[in-house]
Amino acid sequence: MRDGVAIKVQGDPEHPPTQGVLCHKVSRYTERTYHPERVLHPLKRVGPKGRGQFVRVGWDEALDDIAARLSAIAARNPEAVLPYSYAGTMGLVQGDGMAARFFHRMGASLLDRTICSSAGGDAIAATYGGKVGMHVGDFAHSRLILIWGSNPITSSVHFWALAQQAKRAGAKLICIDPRRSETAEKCHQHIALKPGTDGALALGLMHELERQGLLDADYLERHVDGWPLLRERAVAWTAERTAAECGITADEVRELAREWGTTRPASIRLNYGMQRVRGGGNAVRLVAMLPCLTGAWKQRGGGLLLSSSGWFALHRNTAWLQRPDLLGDRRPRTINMVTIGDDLLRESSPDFGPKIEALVVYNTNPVAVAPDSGKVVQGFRREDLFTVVLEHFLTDTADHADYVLPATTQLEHWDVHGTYGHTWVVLNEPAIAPCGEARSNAEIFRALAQRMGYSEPCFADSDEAMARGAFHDTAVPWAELRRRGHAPLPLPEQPFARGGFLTPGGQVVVDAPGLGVPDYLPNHESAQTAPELARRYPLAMISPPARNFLNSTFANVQSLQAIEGEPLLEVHPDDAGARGIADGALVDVWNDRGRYRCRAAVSTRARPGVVNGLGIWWRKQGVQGTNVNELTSQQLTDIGRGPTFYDCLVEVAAIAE
Ligand SMILES: Nc1nc2c(c(=O)[nH]1)N[C@H]1C(S)=C(S)[C@@H](COP(=O)(O)OP(=O)(O)OC[C@H]3O[C@@H](n4cnc5c(=O)[nH]c(N)nc54)[C@H](O)[C@@H]3O)O[C@H]1N2
Ligand SMILES: Nc1nc2c(c(=O)[nH]1)N[C@H]1C(S)=C(S)[C@@H](COP(=O)(O)OP(=O)(O)OC[C@H]3O[C@@H](n4cnc5c(=O)[nH]c(N)nc54)[C@H](O)[C@@H]3O)O[C@H]1N2
Ligand SMILES: [Mo]
Repeated sequence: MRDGVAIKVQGDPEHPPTQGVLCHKVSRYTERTYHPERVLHPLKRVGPKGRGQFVRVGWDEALDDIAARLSAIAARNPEAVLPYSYAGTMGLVQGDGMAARFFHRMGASLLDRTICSSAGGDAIAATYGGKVGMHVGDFAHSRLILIWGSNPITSSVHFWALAQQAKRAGAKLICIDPRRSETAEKCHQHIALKPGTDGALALGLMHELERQGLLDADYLERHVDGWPLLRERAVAWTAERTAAECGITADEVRELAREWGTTRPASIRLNYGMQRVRGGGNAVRLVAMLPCLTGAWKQRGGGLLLSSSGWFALHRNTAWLQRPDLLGDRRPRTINMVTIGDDLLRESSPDFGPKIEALVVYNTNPVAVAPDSGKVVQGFRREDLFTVVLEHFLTDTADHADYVLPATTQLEHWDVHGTYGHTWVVLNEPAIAPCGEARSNAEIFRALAQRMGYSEPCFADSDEAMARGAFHDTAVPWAELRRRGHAPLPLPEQPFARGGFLTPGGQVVVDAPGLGVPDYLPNHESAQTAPELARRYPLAMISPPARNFLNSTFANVQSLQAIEGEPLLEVHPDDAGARGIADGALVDVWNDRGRYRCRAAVSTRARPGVVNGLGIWWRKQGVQGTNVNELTSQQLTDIGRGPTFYDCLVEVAAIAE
């Protein structure tokens, strides 16, 4: 700080899980906060929807009008109002704290927040009883780490530091990823399977573990319920069949099983990249069995981590933060955020309920990040839809708003956070006064509540009071958060060394209620399930995040944009050669849903038959005003009603410039 201005954002060296290491994009947070294009005043639309033409208005005018419009719709049917939010900030106050209270009080439609992790999250919860796993710090003790569907150099740097520590102590790192990511090239081995075949690989490993006599019979007997049912499935998955399905070699399968079964301690850093396909939930359930089959949990540095968020849920004050009791006996419908494209275009019907008449968007940029954006854009362009967007910038989504309300950044507001993999609660104190006329999300919903006559005392809670109450003080003392900025959750060491999973019976569950025994499910869009489609669109496309962006956040920060260059599609030299595509050529990528133009990077980062469209650029930064989500589909995952961004067939052709 200097004279009330933030000059640098850096990590705290005394924060145990990160030790002061900050990822590159967030180190540019001041550049983003003081960006010349930041929205600093309320804006009201004057041009056609989507054009981004606005005039400045005062807060009172904007809030009075918004409250009146929402009140009128809610008086007819509150479910015609849909709140839509996700990852901008996932803080407990500025995420779904005051906003949740507000929409619960209204009786608005509920939102199924599925766009990221629900397939894997629900799958791991069905297996272990919660979104829990080994403690991230213990990876430093591993002798073998499988980095599975995860690119930690990009998306989880604090875990990568621990993997490096393990590597220096002699551990082997194996990356399982269709793309030769930044991480894959730094591991000892890279297994480049086809997208969506992880479930088959897990079954093949089970087959080999048994065949090679590497199961831990004692751990299985005591702590796993239903292994014989799964064993019956695995019998059919010989190394040869597995290899053919995954597009790898049988030796890779056999050798991976041998190493997994003989190295101690052995761990898996599973991440969400592998569950964005039709069978993503089943695949997570299958992979989650691997450390149970070999008793890997018994050693410190052994086990699996997909998510630590279940540990936070044990100590969070969610009912107080979000006040679902304000619904009374109303049971509003739930809209899945993944299918917002279709749902905005639906009329009222007995099945669907009322047509969506108002959309209040905060912490998310759905026009850029939701699948099948052709439909999403069509929905957002509806002249009879009233849209309010709380934002820092005129994103693709804000361009479609009737009102854009300027929100504070994390430098300007109070919050408290769970985390992406570790188990320390983190405090977010404001460092600077709000820029321009920006207000925090919570402050905006508080002001709207007042105008709509919501007089319950909870609408008077300050942002700081909400941060203070977010966790039970006995577990996460506020005084410690204020003093140090962070506080560890009180958790057992090596939680599952002697079983004690969070399931009702304390055992790992194979045959889960309502889900059955997990199995491999090929992609929605694959030669097995859609042969005619696969003939027309022979390439599978995945679209993981670019290293210097956070989903679509930071895509407009110049220093980061300069590093990423422009939207790219990585194409393997064989696929490029067959289509006459030169490195750097402009290409069209298309399928039945849409068409997207960008530049080709001919590179062995792509495996044959798979193209990588790194994201998530804003649509308006694209050559023709589209991005990769023009191509992705609204089909859902097997478990968790999640998106299938990486289950997407396309064709690519060079175009004349
Ligand atoms: N093709 C493809 N699509 C994907 C993915 C993919 O891998 N491929 N990834 C998916 C995943 S994992 C996710 S999580 C989603 C994420 O998608 P989103 O939830 O939309 O996340 P962002 O794109 O980061 O956009 C967040 C927006 O919130 C704003 N924001 C940040 N902080 C605040 C705040 O305090 N207040 C307000 N009002 N606004 C704020 C930012 O300016 C930004 O515009 O995208 C999904 N979409
Ligand atoms: N820099 C940066 N960091 C981020 C984000 C960001 O956008 N940028 N986003 C944040 C968010 S919201 C999330 S959810 C996480 C996402 O981070 P991760 O959970 O790590 O997920 P992704 O980055 O989508 O994918 C990880 C890897 O999975 C690979 N993959 C794709 N399909 C498959 C498959 O079928 N099988 C296997 N085995 N691998 C596959 C991709 O090629 C990619 O290298 O990162 C968070 N961190
Ligand atoms: Mo995410």
